[in-house]
Amino acid sequence: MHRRKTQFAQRVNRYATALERRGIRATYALHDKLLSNHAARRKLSQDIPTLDPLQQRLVESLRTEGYAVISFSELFPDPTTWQALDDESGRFVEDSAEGLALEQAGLESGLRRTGKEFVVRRNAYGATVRADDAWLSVCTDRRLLDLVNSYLGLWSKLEYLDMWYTAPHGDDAERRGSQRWHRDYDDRYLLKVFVYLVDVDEQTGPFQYVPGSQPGGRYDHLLPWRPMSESYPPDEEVISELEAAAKTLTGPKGTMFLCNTSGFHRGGYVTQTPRVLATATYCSPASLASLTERNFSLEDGAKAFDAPVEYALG
Ligand SMILES: O=C(O)CCC(=O)C(=O)O
Repeated sequence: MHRRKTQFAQRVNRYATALERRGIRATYALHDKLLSNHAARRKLSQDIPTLDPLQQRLVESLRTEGYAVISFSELFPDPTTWQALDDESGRFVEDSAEGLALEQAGLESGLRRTGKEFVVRRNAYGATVRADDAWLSVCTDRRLLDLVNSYLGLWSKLEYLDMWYTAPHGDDAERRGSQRWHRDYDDRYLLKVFVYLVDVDEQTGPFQYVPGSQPGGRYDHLLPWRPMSESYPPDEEVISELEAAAKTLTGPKGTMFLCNTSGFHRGGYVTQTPRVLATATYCSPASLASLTERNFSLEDGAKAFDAPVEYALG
């Protein structure tokens, strides 16, 4: 999950926080039912994308299971697309490794870690992204965006764009934050995309997901999603049930998966070699109006985009 607490939220007392939470939920419901999501659904229905069999298969899997796995090159067969992403990853890995070495020597590294201390983020919050950024180009490509919008049933917003480097912490560390089972409370209409930029096995902190825990799925009833709900299940019995049903997404470099993370998931418990991935979040406009905050802005002078892309970035 990515919502950053506002300065206001950090200052208020318990009573005010409960009030704020109620206000946020009301704003979300209003935008979902009447305002921005309504308009975004109409936009999709007026211009329904034609999906090829591969895109259809991914949407179908998202609807039934809440996630879908593919290799990056299946969806983006042009090798230059992968090359550009891999080159950016190489630069990010170099910077991260250098920064971590400085930290180990007790020096200031400038690494970005907002939210999860165990993850180094390329962008974190407040980043300016170049219009020709390789990961932005992938996430705004109509091949991906059309299937995302078809699954979500509306013109979505691209809310988060990043690369993560997670260094190993050994075998005995306690699971923290998103390494524990949780639902993201940011939105019901939520879709995250991940691309592994290194081989990921059991020791590299693979992402895990409970198929069917997405809205409308067979595990929807387990601690059901609601805006700003408590996202970590406290009950050991529930956790065992989740564990028994979970899928572990290991895979070689270039493995790509899409996932509705308002369903139960966890990952990033890295015990041996660093995990590097690219990640992006698409959400509904109602979420951006109430529950989430975009982590990037586009550099000035960005190229002209077509309408659904313009909307996703607006
Ligand atoms: O790092 C992971 O694999 C989990 C990520 C996560 O929980 C999230 O993006 O919501």
